[in-house]
Amino acid sequence: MLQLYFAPLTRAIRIKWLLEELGIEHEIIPRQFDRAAPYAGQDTPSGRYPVLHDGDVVLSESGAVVQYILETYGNGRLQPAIGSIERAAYLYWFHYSEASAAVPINQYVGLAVYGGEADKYADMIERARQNTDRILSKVEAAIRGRSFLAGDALTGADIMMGFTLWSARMLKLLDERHPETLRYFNELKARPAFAKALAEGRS
Ligand SMILES: N[C@@H](CCC(=O)N[C@@H](CS)C(=O)NCC(=O)O)C(=O)O
Repeated sequence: MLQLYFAPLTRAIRIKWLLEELGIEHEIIPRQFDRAAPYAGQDTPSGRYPVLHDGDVVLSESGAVVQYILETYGNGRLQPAIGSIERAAYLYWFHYSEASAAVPINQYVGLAVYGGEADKYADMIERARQNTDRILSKVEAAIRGRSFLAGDALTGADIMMGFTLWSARMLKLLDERHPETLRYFNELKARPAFAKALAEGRS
């Protein structure tokens, strides 16, 4: 059975959400995020979250794990077909979530939440906030009048971006200034599979 190293509030949420959407049986290996651990020093095979175990496969990087699960167990679900018109938007947003959108959010977390010297880095924190704003404006334009980022149904790209927006919302970086993004995020959050992933390990 698939096993997922899971700590609440981490990118492991993406994987739990995906497994729930697909109805794939899995075992959670519960962990708590250790704020004091050194870089990549979490109690998992890679030192980070998420990590998936599937037989001889041990895989980290949430995007790689999402893609692996979809390719291995998805039977074509939650991704537009290769060669379809929606595929380009799917690839774009799937990778944008970590390669672009997460960058200023990670900077903000590192400086304003974990840094411990927020006053000293006020300029950099403000720049991270402004850059996150630019990212959210891009999402706002893409999602206006739509329910999903690629095509008319949920895909892995929404799951990748959904977590990114969740972290922005948690940090109060996403608010009513981006009403369509907020609407989209709230619709995603109302999905039972996402709600279950967010609640995992928190009771
Ligand atoms: N790009 C990686 C980021 C992984 C990552 O930074 N995970 C965080 C939790 S959300 C973590 O484990 N941080 C501990 C560390 O990097 O030392 C992914 O998408 O999986």
